[in-house]
Amino acid sequence: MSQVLTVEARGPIELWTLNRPDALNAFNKALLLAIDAQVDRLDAGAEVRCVVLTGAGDKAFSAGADLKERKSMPASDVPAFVSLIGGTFDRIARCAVPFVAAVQGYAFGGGMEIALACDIRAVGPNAVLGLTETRLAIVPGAGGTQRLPRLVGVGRAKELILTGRRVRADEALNIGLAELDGRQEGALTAALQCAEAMASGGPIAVRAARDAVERALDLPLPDGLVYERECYDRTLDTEDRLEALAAFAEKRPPIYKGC
Ligand code: CO8
Repeated sequence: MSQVLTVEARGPIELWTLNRPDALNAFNKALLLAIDAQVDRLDAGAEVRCVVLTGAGDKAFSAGADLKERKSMPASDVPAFVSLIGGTFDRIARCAVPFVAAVQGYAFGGGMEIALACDIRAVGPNAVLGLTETRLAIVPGAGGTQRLPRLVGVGRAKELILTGRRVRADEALNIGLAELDGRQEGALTAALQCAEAMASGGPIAVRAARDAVERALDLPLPDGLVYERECYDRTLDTEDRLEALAAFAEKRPPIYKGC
């Protein structure tokens, strides 16, 4: 049986591919548990600087929760499944390592919600994204109602969620649902370029800066500025900070070790 999630190391970056192309990379339990296991590995300190998440095939990034598995699921198992999918996506959002989603083709329901849980989203020419859940008589239950308004604003999020309307790459870029334009070179190329740029920065600084930005939404500005200082201080005693200064003086690229 092929692996439902493939993981490929590309130097300091990992490429994770949702690998159920016959089901348009829909999330069944096995796929969610496979993602959890990989997040466990990263959180345990694996030396990875960025993960690019994509889907196998050109047709879909992911068509969301596996509706066939869901149909045969006893009602008593549904709450646990909803907790699993939401929990898995939330673990990506809180993972020690930043994630970039490379969205090609369809990203519907949970497929869009996992992209929302990533730090940055790239869209390819055929990307179509939608929180389609209300059309299936359910609520976007894997973070969509909370993360979409934070990206595109409350009014636009309500319009998209309450209608289930699908958005193509151009509009996703225009409304701030996607940040990286892969309409020419493809979502994966755009995502990998971004990941490489992130991986070439100071690893402790990249993580600390990400943490500081994440907190911006939860804290009043004065408290946020205090937290930013805490994040800055994490870089003070690092060898990488000294390496940056030495490399600048010696007119050469820095070699960061993440310490
Ligand atoms: N689950 C399982 N299998 C799927 C899914 C899915 N979500 N989507 C597509 N497939 C399968 C199809 O059944 C088909 O397989 P088969 O040939 O064996 O029948 C194969 O993938 C190809 O799909 P189609 O033939 O349908 O391809 P089309 O090009 O005609 O259509 C679409 C593609 C438009 C993507 C269409 O398949 C579709 O609408 N899929 C459903 C998309 C959707 O609404 N997803 C949201 C699901 S709900 C969700 O994600 C909620 C998550 C958060 C809440 C947590 C609670 C569960």
